[in-house]
Amino acid sequence: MAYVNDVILQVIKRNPNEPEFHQVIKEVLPSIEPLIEENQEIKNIGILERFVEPERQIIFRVSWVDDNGKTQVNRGFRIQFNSSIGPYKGGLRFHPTVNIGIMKFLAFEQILKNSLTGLPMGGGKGGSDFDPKGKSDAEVMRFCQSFMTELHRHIGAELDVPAGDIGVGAREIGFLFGQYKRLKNVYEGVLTGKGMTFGGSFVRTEATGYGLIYFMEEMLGEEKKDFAGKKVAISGSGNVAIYAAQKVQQLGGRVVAMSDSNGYIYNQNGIDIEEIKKGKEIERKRISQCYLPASNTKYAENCFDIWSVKCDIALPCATENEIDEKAAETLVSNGCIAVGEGANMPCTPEAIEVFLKNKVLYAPGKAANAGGVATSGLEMSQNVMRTFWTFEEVDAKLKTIMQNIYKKSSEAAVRFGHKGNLMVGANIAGFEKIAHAMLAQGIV
Ligand code: NDP
Ligand code: 2IT
Repeated sequence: MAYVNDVILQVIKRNPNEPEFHQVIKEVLPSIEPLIEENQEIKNIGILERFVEPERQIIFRVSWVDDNGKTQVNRGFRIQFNSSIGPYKGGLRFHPTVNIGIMKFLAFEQILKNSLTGLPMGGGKGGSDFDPKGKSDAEVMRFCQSFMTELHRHIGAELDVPAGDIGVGAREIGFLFGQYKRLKNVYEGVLTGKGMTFGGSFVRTEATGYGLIYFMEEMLGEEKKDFAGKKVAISGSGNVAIYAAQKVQQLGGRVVAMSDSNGYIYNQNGIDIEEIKKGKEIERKRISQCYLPASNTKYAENCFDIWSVKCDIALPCATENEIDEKAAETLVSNGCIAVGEGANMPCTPEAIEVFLKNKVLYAPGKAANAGGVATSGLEMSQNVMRTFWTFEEVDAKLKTIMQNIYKKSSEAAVRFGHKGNLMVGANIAGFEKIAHAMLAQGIV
């Protein structure tokens, strides 16, 4: 369709050197074409042109002093991409690879993901090229305080509510919240993923991993399959990976591989998840240091080779583009029946093609990993109501939300002639609500 192609070309021209942003635009826009054909208004009032341009982009200097007294300078970002259905909402990533293109791809994914949750949240993302790895708690605190000293002007409970992502967990959220409160002199739910003593929600820690498995249960269930007895390979060993692994085990599956950016561990008899959880969450160790070699688990360097481990189900939960065409082909030839994206955009377009062509069940990240932000939405509701829901209550709500996202995505795929293609279904179902809201609100 000429309109969609024109917008894609415009994005590439206007945002040079941002390959991840181009990648997400080239995936999403063609898949929502059928919806645009049905509703010419989208073209007439430039919905797509506005949809691909962030409402606001903030870039700032973050200066801080390390433990040796040396001044360090990092770059901070916040992309406020789309607020048509609610205040901007999305995580903060602290990782040396962070740049404007990665921030924009993540914020763009977040618009559609948040829409799919059914909760009133717009799309945003932020972060810094700061690397928390190897830093002392005091250094991380000083960095977070400096980062928030600028960011606090741009966020608020009714305006923009950040949370965690890679490199930002409970410790960082605590430091960021403390500095926001000090600067603004208000106690409000400006961040999610907060500690339980200061406005956090039960299940937020587990939510992305658990939600991914709830979504996968729906997808597998459609084919009368489940996790019982299945061998599952999970990349990463961070927040998403650990709780996906825990839920797989609860459902009778066997986690046969996990990784970090240095390498992966594998054992066809199953990995001791509690050992990994303790080593990673509490002791902040490398994965090579947190398994017991006596248990027959092996370690290998090169994290991307994890996909050569024989498995029935693959759950990429580390980072973008970690499964390429070759890795996808290896998974298929090893008999993998389903792939669920816990990470954002972990499969390259070529890898997705391989899965679809070989009838491997494929759960796209913006639908399958939406449980994290959905539970963030539930945390915001509890903060406003000044109440707490029990673990069981939040978990039940999360499960219902994931079931609804599956239903919405698979129904939209059927409605537009792509039965079984959840990528197309999720893009259409997510975009529909945004398009309606943008239409109703005029050209802004
Ligand atoms: P964490 O920081 O807790 O864990 C990240 C894990 O992925 C670590 O094991 C890390 O290894 C590994 N990793 C990170 N970058 C790379 C890389 N370039 N190559 C190889 N391995 C890498 O982050 P999360 O678990 O929170 O996030 C994981 C993914 O899930 C991301 O794509 C994130 O955007 C997505 N996500 C997160 C949500 C959340 O609520 N936290 C919600 C939805 C999606 P190492 O320690 O060696 O760096
Ligand atoms: O990618 C994601 O959805 C997240 N990092 C969670 C965002 C949030 O606001 O909870």
